[in-house]
Amino acid sequence: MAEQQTPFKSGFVSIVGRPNVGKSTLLNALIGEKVAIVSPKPQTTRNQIIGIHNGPHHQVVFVDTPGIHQPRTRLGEFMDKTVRDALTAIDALIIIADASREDDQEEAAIRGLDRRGTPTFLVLNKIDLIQPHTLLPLIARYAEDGFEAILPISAKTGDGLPKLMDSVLAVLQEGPRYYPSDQFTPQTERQIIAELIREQALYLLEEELPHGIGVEVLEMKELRPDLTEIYADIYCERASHKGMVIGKQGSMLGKIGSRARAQIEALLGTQVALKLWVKVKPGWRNSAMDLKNLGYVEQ
Ligand SMILES: Nc1nc2c(ncn2[C@@H]2O[C@H](COP(=O)(O)OP(=O)(O)OP(=O)(O)O)[C@@H](O)[C@H]2O)c(=O)[nH]1
Ligand SMILES: [Mg+2]
Repeated sequence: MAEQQTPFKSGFVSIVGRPNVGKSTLLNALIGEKVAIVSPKPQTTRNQIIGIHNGPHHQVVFVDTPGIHQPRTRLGEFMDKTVRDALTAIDALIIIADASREDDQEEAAIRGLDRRGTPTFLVLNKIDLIQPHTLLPLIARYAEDGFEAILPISAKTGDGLPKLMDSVLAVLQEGPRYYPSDQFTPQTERQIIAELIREQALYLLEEELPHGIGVEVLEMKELRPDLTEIYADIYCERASHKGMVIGKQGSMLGKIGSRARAQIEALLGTQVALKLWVKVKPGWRNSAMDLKNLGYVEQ
């Protein structure tokens, strides 16, 4: 009987912050599943990624976003708009700062966000990398900014996450279940697979090159119940980049493929034959048509 009296709480909670602060790592840690790709390179996340936290009396829909930066391409503008959209029609907001690094633009980016009166938590991430006493001045700097709470966490070790989750639940209101209770993301298998391939490109390729990489899954065929064949194109912006993505005698493409395959096999629960093809698409980051084909369109 007690169960019927407990109100069901739900809400949308966006996660925003500068590039590389650990937004996607936090999303995955909160959901307990790999929903978003993560990499040491800034601007890993390009579109809104939803992760759903289901409990007997709640459903929290977390929305991961691209890092706040100055857009220089049409893709960058799409990413910027994704962040702004994630500030509307939400029930709570998590702003993340990286407590372990100096970022001149971080404070301005945090203060520049239009919070629209949404209950907002400031989360200071990566505390596993710092001496505890360095937190105090950081907390003091934001003390007057009207945050619901300022919470130190480590998305990597999980430190502080139960408290963050409790704090978010405390500000959510009674509401409906937006998604089925067994679903942890509305992303399609194809979207997740394209991201897992791009994630390996981000890890393995140098410097600026990964920013010009796009991945499109063209076809998925179930050859046998225990074997899936997947065809995907990797786009890059220049012929010289194509050579680097393929590598000497295909060594780089082989590495990207085998590392992505291991993750895709874990996702699908079958063996995977992954067929990757590298294509040059000059300036795709500024082409409305190419952006649409790669799924960088408004939902
Ligand atoms: N030591 C440590 N590293 C972390 C922590 N959280 C994230 N990282 C690392 O920080 C890097 C960036 O993490 P992401 O989760 O991709 O960051 P993001 O904010 O989503 O980045 P963008 O999508 O590029 O904006 C990765 O190398 C993570 O492993 C943390 O709590 N501690
Ligand atoms: Mg991210």
